[in-house]
Amino acid sequence: MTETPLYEGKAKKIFPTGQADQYLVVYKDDATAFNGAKKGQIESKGQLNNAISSIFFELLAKNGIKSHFIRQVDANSMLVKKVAIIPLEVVTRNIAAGSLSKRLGWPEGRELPKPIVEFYYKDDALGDPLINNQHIAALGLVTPLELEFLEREALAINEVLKAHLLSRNVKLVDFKLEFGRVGHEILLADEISPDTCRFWDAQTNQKLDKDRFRQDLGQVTEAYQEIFARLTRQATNFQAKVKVRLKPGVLDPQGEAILRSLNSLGYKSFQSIRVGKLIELVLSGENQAEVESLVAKIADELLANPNMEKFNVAVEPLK
Ligand code: ADP
Ligand code: AIR
Ligand code: ASP
Repeated sequence: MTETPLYEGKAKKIFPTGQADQYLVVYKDDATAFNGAKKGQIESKGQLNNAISSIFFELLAKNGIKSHFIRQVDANSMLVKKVAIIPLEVVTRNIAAGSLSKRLGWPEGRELPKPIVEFYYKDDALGDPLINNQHIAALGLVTPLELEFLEREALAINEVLKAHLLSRNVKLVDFKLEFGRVGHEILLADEISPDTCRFWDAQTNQKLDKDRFRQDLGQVTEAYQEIFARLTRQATNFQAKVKVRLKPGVLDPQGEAILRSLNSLGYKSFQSIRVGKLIELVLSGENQAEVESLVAKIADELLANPNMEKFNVAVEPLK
């Protein structure tokens, strides 16, 4: 690797490598917003965005989405396939926020009836304006078929990221993607991080992304760290046993029937029989206490009839 970058952008530097078709991308702590009008530093952002982007590119690869990502090299850098970036910012939205809220007058947080894909012309001098398919055709950026591909790919990526993040208690509000050409292929490129996505806590809607920097909300590094922590938290498999029993005093016709049969077969020593059920579940979770409370909740809601039955829950790591 030489020490002079081929390109230095607002958030990353691009270096050549020994391989003509590969770049080293180095993520910086520098942050800008509003087309560079606001500048600052977010401590540890470079390494957090590098790690978070690596996780997302790997997750997408497992789900059949091809990208420029080859591998993470060290804390701040990743090796990628060199592409010719298509100057389009492909933004996908699930929930109204940011410029969509402004444009449509929709309050931040309103769920969209279905995901919306938008295209912005990636041109700093113009301030990355929103453009439509006809502008894209006039500019000759992609063919109509390629545009359809970008839209489909963005929606597919949205589904993978949305589901994964939700399992980590994060709402994917919106995000920006960039794509590039290599040979006849179009690959997902650039980064997927709190710089380029809006992430909200699924319960509280707390912002866990660059909006904390844009809006001077404080705790910026902490928000990026929280996203990294949620993505890397190891889930373990647990076995839970739920025993459901009739409450004392509730009539048990099944138990009574067994008792009568036993008596008629000559087994006279049985005094009382009450029938319950044992439900065994295997599930993943972060720790025993969390799994116990989740299983107790679903036992109460679903497995037992709270009017007539009581239950107890036993959880242990799956062997
Ligand atoms: P900006 O250029 O908007 O300031 P960055 O600081 O993130 O943004 O710089 C990274 C630059 O590298 C971006 O312009 C991005 O389009 C480009 N890029 C991302 N991935 C690749 C790739 N695989 N090959 C070539 N260029 C890339
Ligand atoms: N984005 C757009 N240009 C640069 C970036 N990072 C991302 C924002 C947000 C989404 O695209 O981070 O996640 C939509 O941005 P906006 O400002 O159009 O609402
Ligand atoms: N457009 C990007 C953002 O607001 C970066 C910038 O405006 O400088 O996230």
